[in-house]
Amino acid sequence: PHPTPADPCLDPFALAKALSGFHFVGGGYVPGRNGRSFAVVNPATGIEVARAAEGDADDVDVAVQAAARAQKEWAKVPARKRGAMVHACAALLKEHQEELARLIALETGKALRTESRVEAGVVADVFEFFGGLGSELKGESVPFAPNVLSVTVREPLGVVGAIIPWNVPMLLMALKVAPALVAGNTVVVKSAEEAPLAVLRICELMNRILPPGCFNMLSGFGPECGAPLVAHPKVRKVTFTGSVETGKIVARAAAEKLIPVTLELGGKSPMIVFADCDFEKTVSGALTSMRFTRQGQSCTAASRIYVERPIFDRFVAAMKDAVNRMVMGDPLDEKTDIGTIVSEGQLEKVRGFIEEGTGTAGATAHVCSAMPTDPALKKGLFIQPVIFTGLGADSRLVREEIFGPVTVIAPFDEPEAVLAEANDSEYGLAASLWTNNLKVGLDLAHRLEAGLVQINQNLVVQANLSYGGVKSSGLGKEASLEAMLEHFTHKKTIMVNMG
Ligand code: TXE
Repeated sequence: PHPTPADPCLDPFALAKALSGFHFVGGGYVPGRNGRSFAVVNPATGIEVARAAEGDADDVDVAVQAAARAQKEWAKVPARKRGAMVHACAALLKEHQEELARLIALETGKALRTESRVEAGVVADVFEFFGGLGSELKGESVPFAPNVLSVTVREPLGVVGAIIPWNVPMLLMALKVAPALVAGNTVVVKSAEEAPLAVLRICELMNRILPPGCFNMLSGFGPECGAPLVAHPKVRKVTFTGSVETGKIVARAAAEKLIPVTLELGGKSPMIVFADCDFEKTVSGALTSMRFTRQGQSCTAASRIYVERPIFDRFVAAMKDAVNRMVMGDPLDEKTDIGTIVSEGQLEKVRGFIEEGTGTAGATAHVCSAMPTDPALKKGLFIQPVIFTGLGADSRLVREEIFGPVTVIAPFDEPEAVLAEANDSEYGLAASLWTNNLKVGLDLAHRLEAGLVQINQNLVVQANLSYGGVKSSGLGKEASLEAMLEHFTHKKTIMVNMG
């Protein structure tokens, strides 16, 4: 059944209800086989807006079998045609951008104007970019012997299992699904338990263009639904975004089957600000990169900001001022800059860090912005952004990923010292440098241990630029042609002896 009350449907509450209880398997919405479901809650009010089907190993098996059947036919479709179909999905996603933005705002609490609409737009871009790459799935002719023709060809891996988190579910799904499909694989996605709806809606849109079974999605919990997906014998590749801890579990399970795995894990991204920077631009860059508008729930969030001592006080004051001007409120309200935290569990985690920081001797917690006053939001998972100063390098707030609206600002005197501090981390996802001295900037950019270093800007995912971390931040890359070729195909060598 087509579960949308209207198309596009701009009432996210009606759409959430209509999507209740379904997975998407074999080209249509199907109820969970065990009949169990769990609540999807609007984090701005605490009110249940939908039920999500609670997938288990049975559902996984049905979905993977459907994907495996579809893959045999999909791989025969010429690569450029596959690309053209993925490209056509982009146009449909653009038509539904507002619908998807409202739905994702409802389930994640991300403000519609500052975050959700942006995510819904970028998703279409990702499909558009990868859709254009069909003809790049080509091999080489390799000299071997005079009468032997030896060539390489790129072949799909088979069924891809994709496990996604809740912070930017549509974008992270797109970065996995679009290249996997263009490369001739089919996909089973396991959505995040906190945000299953918008990605579920996308399935039906894509299914209007793609053959049934190419793209399947299950909702459910990690151990009950994610783990059997990784373990399923017909899943030949796993791509995962989430925590370091779960990433290691997924990698171990993939290793048991000797299948490739791509991991996009957390971060503790340093931002290094020199006194000669363009001050206003840098403050605005810090706001963007800290992602206060997403309550800091971003893996690349600039959660450690090192500022050269002469401008330290001025920088902290400017940051406080800017965050204080941000409006916290109903994510669906156009006036809102900052929405809610995604779930109670995440809120508790963030509060724990804030309490620890506040109780640390010598530290100052600068609490910014104001809690919403609307009584309808009194049960909402709102939290005021906090800027900490005076914390030492060994504080847990400086070392661990908080994934909340909390950043730590510390002064520095010497480039070498700040480089050592920035690199003294388990993580290595992103970093940024703010200076007009490009000699210093480029030197440090080369020596920072991170997958992505930006100088004087902080824009993150671009579909055509390789993205991914080093150290505990991940394994392998997403986005870019290279990621599609390396992570979603294998290179077969074919030799013909014509002697
Ligand atoms: O992550 P999990 P959670 C970080 C962030 C956050 C913390 C915990 O610091 O506070 O992780 O978030 C599925 N086998 N990031 O608990 O557990 C799970 O159902 C297979 C950073 O949400 O990693 C969900 O779909 N799958 C990150 C997905 O894994 C399993 C974004 C992510 O959940 C599984 C999110 C299992 N055994 C959180 N257990 C980033 N890199 O941006 C769970 N899952």
